[in-house]
Parts: sequence; structure tokens; C-alpha cells
Amino acid sequence: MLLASSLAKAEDGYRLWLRYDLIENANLRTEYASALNAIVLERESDVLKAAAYELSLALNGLTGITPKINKFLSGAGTVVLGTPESSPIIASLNLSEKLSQLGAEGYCLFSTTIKGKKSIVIAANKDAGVLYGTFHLIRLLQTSQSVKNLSQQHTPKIQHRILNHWDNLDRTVERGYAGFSLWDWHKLPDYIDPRYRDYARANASIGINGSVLTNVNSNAQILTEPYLRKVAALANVFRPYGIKVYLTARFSAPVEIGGLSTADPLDPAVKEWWKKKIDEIYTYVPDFGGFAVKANSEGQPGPQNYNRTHADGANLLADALAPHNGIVMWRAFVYDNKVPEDRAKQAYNEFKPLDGKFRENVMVQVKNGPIDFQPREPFHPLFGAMPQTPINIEFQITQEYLGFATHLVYLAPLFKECLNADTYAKGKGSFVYKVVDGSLDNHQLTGIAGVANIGNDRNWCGHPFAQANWFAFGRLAWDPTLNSETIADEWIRMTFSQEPEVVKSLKSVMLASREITVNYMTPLGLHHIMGWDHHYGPGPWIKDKPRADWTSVYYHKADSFGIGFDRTKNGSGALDQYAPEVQKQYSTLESCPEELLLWFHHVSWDHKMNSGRTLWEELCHRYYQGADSVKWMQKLWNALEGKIDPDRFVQVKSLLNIQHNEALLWRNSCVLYFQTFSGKEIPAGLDPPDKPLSYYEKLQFPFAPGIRPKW
Ligand code: GCW
Repeated sequence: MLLASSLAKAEDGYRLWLRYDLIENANLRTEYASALNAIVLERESDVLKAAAYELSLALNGLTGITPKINKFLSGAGTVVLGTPESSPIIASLNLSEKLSQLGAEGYCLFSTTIKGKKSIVIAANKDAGVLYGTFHLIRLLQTSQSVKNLSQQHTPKIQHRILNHWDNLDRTVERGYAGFSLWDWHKLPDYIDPRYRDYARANASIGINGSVLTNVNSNAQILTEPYLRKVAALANVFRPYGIKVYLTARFSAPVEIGGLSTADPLDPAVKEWWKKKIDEIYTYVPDFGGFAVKANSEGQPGPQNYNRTHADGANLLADALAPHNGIVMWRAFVYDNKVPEDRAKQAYNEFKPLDGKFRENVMVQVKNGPIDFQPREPFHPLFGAMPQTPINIEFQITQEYLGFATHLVYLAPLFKECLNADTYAKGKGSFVYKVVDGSLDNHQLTGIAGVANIGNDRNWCGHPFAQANWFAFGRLAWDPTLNSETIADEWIRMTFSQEPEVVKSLKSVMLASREITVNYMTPLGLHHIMGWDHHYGPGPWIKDKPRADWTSVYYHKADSFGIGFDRTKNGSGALDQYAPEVQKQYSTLESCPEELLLWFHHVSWDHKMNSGRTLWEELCHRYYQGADSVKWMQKLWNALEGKIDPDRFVQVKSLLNIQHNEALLWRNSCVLYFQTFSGKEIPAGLDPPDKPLSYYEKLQFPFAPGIRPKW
């Protein structure tokens, strides 16, 4: 028995935030058990069944009761689930006014008395809303909130809330650090791994409603019949959880798998090929979502190969998808073949002139910042700059530039920093999130994409805390105005513990973690100084590569005068791409926030910083402070021994050790390397690195994860 109970308690992270362990507080358990002892589901659908199943699973685990799922209301303490169409009880409650404000995915959740019996109602216009309302109720139970006088209603602010998997058909995952792809293409469609359903449950619980299954560096094979059957099998598992599947379209597919001699988007045979192909996809997946496309970027084919524009390319696919209500998410992460003077300017230069030229079912998918998912970037200048085009934002949940799956970095503050940035596109208050939720320019089609950090590791994301980034992405996709702290609070309570001391400590670690990482990797606006190709560890010395804009020296521009990329009028002029108010803020050394100083300016080593230190001293201090703060994180974590289950306690402890070592690696490499330009001593009080720069420069990591093995 002892063995059984200790096994039952083993925490391998598989259950994510959907752990339904018995609530320890007996009073609360009784309250819940009496308020929620039965579920009424008058008419079934796959989605409603999924909702009822989840609620009974949760209630059973949390309270120990086994709620009955009835077709009729019998006693008090019942949850009634449904839509006016599927539930005569709900139809009789006269909710039409309330429901009319909730759209297709919103829900209301309230306590009421039905036929004299105290009940809780989860009502929506469509089944998906009921599912989301059910997960909301479960979240209340998991976080010990009262269910006595419920009266809530919620609607997602963004329509398409999508994970982008950079998963290859050979199951490697580009920039994936949690094992191989979840999608076992070889065994699909006949073998359905139970994880597919758990993946869908987890996504539905946070409101994610779409999944791009394949890498944007795409393979046309996915569009062939055998693979479409596999895709259909996944779509069937996800459908009851409100999740649509999307694929990546390789622009040269008509040539590669269609036998045509061109993929020119204006060629009638090419148009016809895509039309037929897309019609075929819908025979397998009737609710197929559409395509995410990377074209003319990093070697991917695209319309520019035929002297056509990105709009020509996107519209080709959009026209073929439109009769089926499919959409195109056309990525703005593009590269010119000629190395530009400033890569930060490229997307804007190419896409801004195309505003108004895209079909109605196209969104232009823009990364949060103008370079590439760095620990800190300013917001992308395309936000607010294309008012006639729906813009969906792309965040990276996988930690390509933030320590892979080894560093504890809570990303909600990074996401929020961008969402809350003011573009001033239509005057003060034109926040990025208003561009994304469509309210700034009155768009109905809206979307948000997160590059997934999920793989087949037992705990899904590699690091127990990386799960929080998947969770936070989903919660912010539903409501970008939620704050990072609330989301962390929910996640900690659902994932680790509700003990106040644990919640407090973990919250402070999580909320500080991103800034700490910025400090030991890329303080003061530095960017793109990581290891070559695999992007693991520091590489400020990277130079002489096939493209200058793939090197570090291109970005930091350190010299004997100072450091940083001048993007003002005197430099690359990238700042001109922002609204005048934003330009004003960033254009002078005095007005530019220090956290972005070296992003926008080339600054003298002797420049006086707010702290009173010189830039050189401040840079060193930030690096040391970053690495020291990891020790602080370790201290807080170690103090929780006994309050966290032993499995995850030990795992996180080990990972924090690695994080500290890697923070030292970053710190030492960067201060020694930049010292070769500043020619100054490491400030007094900071212990100089114990090894010379040459030691760090020689370190090789040929098998760093996240890129396709070259064997
Ligand atoms: O972040 C960079 C990555 C590439 C990625 C590319 C992109 C999928 O280093 O691995 O390719 O961006 O976003 O297209």
C-alpha cells in the first residue's frame, strides 16, 4: 500500500496543470462536493461529452465523488452544461440577451435555482464555449475559489489562438528542446497515441483553438495523400476539444509533388493545382483551418522567385481556401537575398507597401520584435503600420534564445511587454494588443501564434517551468490584458501547490526570471550574440559567416569607442519605421530607456548611465547581477524542499544548477570579449573570470539540441 501511494504521488509533470489531486481542505471539498454532485447533459455532442468527461474527471480527483452524468435534472448541486439548442433547460433560462454578447466561443457561468434546485449553469452559443466554461469552473476548483455565487461571462478577445509546431516529418523539432515531435507520423493514422488527446485537453483548458502541425520550413510531403490521412486522424482527436488543424504550405509544392514546371502564383495551372489540392484536403479534414507560410525567407521558396509579391503568393492560397472558410497566415519574417544594412528594417520595407493588397482571409503573421525572438526587443514596427491588413502576432514559446529547456524563464512578462507597447499608430493608446485583437483598425479576423515548446518528453516541455509558458501563452491569447502575475498565480496553484509560502516564492522567482536572463545574456538592448547556428550559449565573437546579418559583430558593433547598433537617422534609420512619438522616445540617449539603449544607439564606453556608472561598468554590473540572481533563484527554490514533491524538486534543482553555470558562461564570455574593445578593467568588487577569453571562444557544442542532426 505504501508503495502504491508513493507511486500515485510520483510527479513526472505529465499531467501539466490539469492535476486533479484530492483537495486537502475538507471543508472546501465538502462545499464543492455538495455544489457539484451531478452533471446534466441533455443532448450529447463530441464536444459536450468532452466537457462532461473532463468535469467528472476533475470532480472525482479533487473531491473524491463520482458525479453522475444525467440527462435530467434530479436534485440540487447540479451543473447544467449546454447551449440553448442542445439543452431545453438552458433554453428556458432566457439567456438570449446575455448570450448575444458572447460570440461563438464565449460562455457564461453562473449559480442559479432551477425548479427549486440550486444549480450551476455553463451556457454558451456553441459547444466550444461550453467546453471553455467547463475548464473555467475546473480552474476555480483547482485554485480553491468559492463556487457559491458564480456570475461570470467571458469571451476570447482574439479569434485564432494557435500553436505553431516547428515539427519535421522525421520527428525532429526545429528549436525544440523537449525531445522529438509528438506526432508519430510513421504510426499514424492507425495508431493513435493517447498523448494526442491529452495535448488537446491541455490546449482546450487554456483556450487554444488551433494547431499548425508542421514546421514553417516545410516539406511538401505533408500535402500528399498518405500524410493527409494522418493529418485527418489527428484532426479527429482534436475536434472534440475545439482545436482545428493547420499545415504549412511549401510554396514550391506544385513542382515538387505536383509535377508542374513552375510554382508561379499567377500561372493558371498553379492556381488550379492549389485549388484541387485544397479541395482534396477538405475531403480529409472538413474543418481544416488553413496554412501558415514562410516564403522567401532563409532559403524557403516563395512568390519572389517568380518576381511576384508576397501578396500574390498569399492570395493564391487564400483564393483556394476561401470557399472552405480557410485562412492564410503569411509570415512577415523575411530575408532579402542581399545582406541588408539593417535586418531589423526588412519586414517593414517589404510588407508595408502591400497593405490593402491581401485577400480578406489573409493575416500577416509578425514576430513580436523586428529581429528574431531575442530576450528583449522593441515591438515590431509593422504593428500599427498596416491598418488595412489583419496582423497576427507570433511569439516564441520555445526558448531558442532564452536558455533552451534548461533555464527557468517565465515568458509572460516578455509577451506582455510587447502586447502593452504603444505603437501610437492612431495616437496614444494604440497598443500592440489592440492591433492584434482587431479593435484598433476594426478587423474581424484576428490571431495570435506561439511557437510551441512541446515535445515527447514525459513532462511535455523539458523544464517543469517551461509548462508555464505554454499556459501563459494560452491565457494571454484568450485575454491579452491579463497580467503576468495573475497567470503565474493560477499556474503555480494548479501545478505545484497552494501553500502561501510556495506560491509567494515561486511567483517572485518566475516574475523576476526574464529580466535576470536578459541581464546575464543580453543586457541594455544587446541582441543576437549567441552561439552560431545552434544558438546555444554565448557567441559575441561570431563573425565571417555566409551572411553578415547572421553574425554577432553585425549586431553589437563593439569598437574602441563603444558598443551598440545605431538605428537613429545617423545610423540605419530603422527608427523611422515607428510613429513619431515612438521615435521621439527612442531617438536620444537621454530619452531612450536603458533596457533598449544598445538596440538603438552606438554608445561610448564612458557614457554616464542612470546608476552613475559608465556604460562599461554598468554592462559588467548587469552581467554579474544576472548571474548572481540565478543564485538567488536557487536559494528560494532550495528553501522549498519538502514543500514541493521530491521528483520535481530535484529536477528543478538540477536544472537551476545548469542555469547558474550557463549564466556564468554567458557573463564571463561577454565581459571578457567586450573588454577587448573597451580596454577597461572589470570594475572593483566583481570577481574577474577565472579563465581567459580564448577558453570560452574555443568551446564547441556540436550536438546542441534543437537543430537537425547532421549525420
Ligand atoms: O528564429 C529563427 C530560427 C529558425 C526559424 C526562423 C523562422 C523556422 O533560428 O530556426 O526557422 O527563425 O522563424 O522562420
